[in-house]
Amino acid sequence: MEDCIFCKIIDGSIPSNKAYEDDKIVAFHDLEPQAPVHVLVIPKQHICCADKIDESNADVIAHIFTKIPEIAKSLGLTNGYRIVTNCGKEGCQSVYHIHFHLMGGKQLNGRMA
Ligand code: DGP
Repeated sequence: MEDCIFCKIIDGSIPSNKAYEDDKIVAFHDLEPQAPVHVLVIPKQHICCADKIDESNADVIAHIFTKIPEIAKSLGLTNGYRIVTNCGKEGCQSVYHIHFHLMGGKQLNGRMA
């Protein structure tokens, strides 16, 4: 997708610090980390947001969630972590390529909104 920052990270035209990659997904460290460990897990397929998850793309979303435990372990998140996806304007989504924030490495705040 033209003009999508995360599609450019996938194709390598924007550099990133990758934590995991396979044929369907990439995980890379967030540019503005909000926790000691903060990576974004994204599908290589461009899906704009959680509101566009449907039967046609559910397999790659499921794949992300089956890989998150492995990615979390590889980053040393052995005592838990948080997975967040912001969706749309009121959800404060700033990059419209679906991504799951995987955060941890400290005791996280109990409040989420
Ligand atoms: P959200 O607000 O949920 O759409 O989160 C977008 C996240 O993407 C935000 O935490 C900062 C991160 N981000 C934006 N641009 C880049 C980039 O070029 N590289 C990396 N690594 N992260 C980025």
